[in-house]
Amino acid sequence: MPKAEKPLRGDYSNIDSDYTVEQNWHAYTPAQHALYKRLVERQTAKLPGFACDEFIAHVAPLLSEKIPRFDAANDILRRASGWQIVGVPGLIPDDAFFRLLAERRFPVTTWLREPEEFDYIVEPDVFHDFFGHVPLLMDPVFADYLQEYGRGGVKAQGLDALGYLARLYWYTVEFGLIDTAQGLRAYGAGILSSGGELAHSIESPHSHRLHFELPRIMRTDYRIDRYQDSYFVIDSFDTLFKETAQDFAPLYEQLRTLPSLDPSTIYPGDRCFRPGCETAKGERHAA
Ligand code: HBI
Ligand code: FE
Repeated sequence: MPKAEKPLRGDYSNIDSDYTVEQNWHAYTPAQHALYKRLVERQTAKLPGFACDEFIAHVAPLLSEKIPRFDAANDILRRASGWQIVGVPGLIPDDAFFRLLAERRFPVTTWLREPEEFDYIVEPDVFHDFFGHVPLLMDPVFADYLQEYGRGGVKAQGLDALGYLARLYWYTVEFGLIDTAQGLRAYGAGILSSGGELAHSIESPHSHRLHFELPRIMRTDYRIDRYQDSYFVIDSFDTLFKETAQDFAPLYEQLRTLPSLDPSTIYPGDRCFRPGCETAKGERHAA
């Protein structure tokens, strides 16, 4: 999830040195559990035809009538992929965030949005983080990608290259699409936890869908407060893992000499997918 421009929500007064906090599950009210249940019911009804198969398969055992207990989810996660989720009060500094991912610990915000934020929220709350992110931590290949990403982030700190990695995270883990024989499907948590963006990301003619290309993604800006102008499409989680399990230092040097790209523009060489297209491959955009 993105950096918040305004003061952060959540209680940062009793964080551990790694920014983690207890979930304090008994503090949630019946009204909050009811709101969480409504969010889950609304979102699960929207998944077929838009969410990738891996997400649909892995979200099922994690679904609950109430706000999930992180310790119960950890029993399931540990067996599936060795990942654990840890409570955080909300957005945490990049270095703390990357370190947690590198340790196979995923930060899940402990607070829940207000009822009036039912349809849209900018900062990550427990519904975005748990419903949107946790299911794919059960997928062995994606789980390895995320840890690799965390390790890359720890290295990027020293290379002043966090912006490039933040864009990679944004256009994959948060807003990524995957190409399947049945057409384009969402795997990004920001899409999967959003009432309106799930269908938008696949079908809207007002957004672009471009084939995954690492330098192109790392140069492309993004907006945190609206639906995405561009989505990037991978062929498989294997490809995503292979593309990113490399040393990015030479690529960062090359990118530093190039200007950022505007997310609402299609550039020569971009490989585009038509909205909602059933074809399995994009067409290269004429120069
Ligand atoms: N903190 N809790 C939390 N969740 C995130 O998704 C998150 C974060 N801090 C930084 C961050 N994401 C992004 O800047 C990453 O791209 C690093
Ligand atoms: Fe997120």
